Amino acid sequence: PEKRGMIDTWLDKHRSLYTAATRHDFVVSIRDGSVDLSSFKTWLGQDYLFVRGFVPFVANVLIRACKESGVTSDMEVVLGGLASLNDEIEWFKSEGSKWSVDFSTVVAQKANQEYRRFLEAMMSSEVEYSVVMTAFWAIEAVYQESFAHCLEEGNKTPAELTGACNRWGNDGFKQYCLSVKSIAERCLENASGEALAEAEDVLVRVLEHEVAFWEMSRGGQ
Ligand code: HMH
Repeated sequence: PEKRGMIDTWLDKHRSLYTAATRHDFVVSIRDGSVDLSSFKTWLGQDYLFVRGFVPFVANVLIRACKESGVTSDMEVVLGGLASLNDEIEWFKSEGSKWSVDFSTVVAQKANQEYRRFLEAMMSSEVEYSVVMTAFWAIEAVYQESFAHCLEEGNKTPAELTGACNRWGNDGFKQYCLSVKSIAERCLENASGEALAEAEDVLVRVLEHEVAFWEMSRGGQ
């Protein structure tokens, strides 16, 4: 078992926001089977665009893991994440045809644009490795926790949505998130007070962006 670090301390402090991000109505509606399929399609199109913007962010994390970490395994963990994004883009394309969502006509909504702008800001060399790793962990962990919930015992998740839930809710993805979390925790142990404050702020902002992202599935702009 992992020892308690800064991230768990911050999650306790911001518990209601973390729950809002990982137990959003949209996710709960997938789990209880009441999900509106037009909401799912909206999410699918928006998330495809998000993932296209997430790739350069993860590539930037990879470069930092190579240059700044001093620990060789960091690179391997992030490279694994980048490799699974390759599969993920293919998966999105096949889901797009399955649900007749034409990604070439999907327009990024405001919450999506704002989240992607945040990712771009995280790619600045001014942002410390520990801060970037905290953001990276939070982005992945919200999806892992959300979709794992849809697969927990007693779920009524519609069969045609279990593919999506398995993508982020599977045990391999959970282990990967734990690896990213350990990297972030190790970096935070040696971070300055200033970097710690920034990392906590970035964690909160990721959670807020995730809540706003789920909100888009309700429809409308
Ligand atoms: C909005 N957050 C959003 N989309 C994703 N695909 C991920 C996180 C991946 O973890």
